[in-house]
Amino acid sequence: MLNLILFGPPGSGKGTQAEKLIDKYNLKHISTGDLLRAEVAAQTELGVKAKAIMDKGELVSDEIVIGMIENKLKEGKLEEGYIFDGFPRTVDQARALRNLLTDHGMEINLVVALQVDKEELIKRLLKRGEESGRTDDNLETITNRINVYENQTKPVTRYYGKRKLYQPIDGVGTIEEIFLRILAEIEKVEH
Ligand code: B4P
Repeated sequence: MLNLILFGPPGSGKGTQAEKLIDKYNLKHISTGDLLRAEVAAQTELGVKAKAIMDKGELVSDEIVIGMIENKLKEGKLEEGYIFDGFPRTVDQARALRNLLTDHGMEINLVVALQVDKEELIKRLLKRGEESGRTDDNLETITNRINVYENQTKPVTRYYGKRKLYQPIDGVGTIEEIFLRILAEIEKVEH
């Protein structure tokens, strides 16, 4: 069984690489960003609240995203493990994930942290904004998302560093090159 976290700043390629990894390893993809966008699209009460927060580039409350993860894990595991994409984004989320996985007799095997400089992140997200119309991919919101990452999410790197699970990976290059770098690290861990 392989349980993987894809970690990195907004625009670092988490969602992009997750798509390739789920095919290769038959993993269940859990993206809190996608789950939240589904709530927004369905115009649920949660979605309406979440949209306002996401459009500012802030983090949705730990309570909400942890609850979403809990529900996903309850669906049971038909696949050979999970990819957590964009979660955890705070140390409290990381602690909650550990407890939830323990309850299900599982643990994280590896945290893949994609390293991309700020200029490249902004370039990628502005391009996606033009192509997809995602309302949080505008310069003001992108800048805030990167600041929020630095202040609230980066401390999560120490949490996993202490547990020897944290693996930085150069996230600049072609999508295929980065995928191969990730595969090389996955092959090194027991799963
Ligand atoms: P997310 O949906 O997680 O969005 P993201 O961080 O921007 O990354 P994403 O995975 O979509 O993009 P990727 O890097 O693959 O979060 C959105 C919002 O939801 C957050 O701001 C927050 O408000 C909320 N949220 C989500 N999770 C939360 C949590 N746990 N707690 C609280 N709030 C939460 O790709 C970006 C672009 O780069 C794409 O266009 C892609 O094509 C391109 N790209 C990828 N790899 C490339 C490469 N190698 N070269 C060139 N371009 C590349």
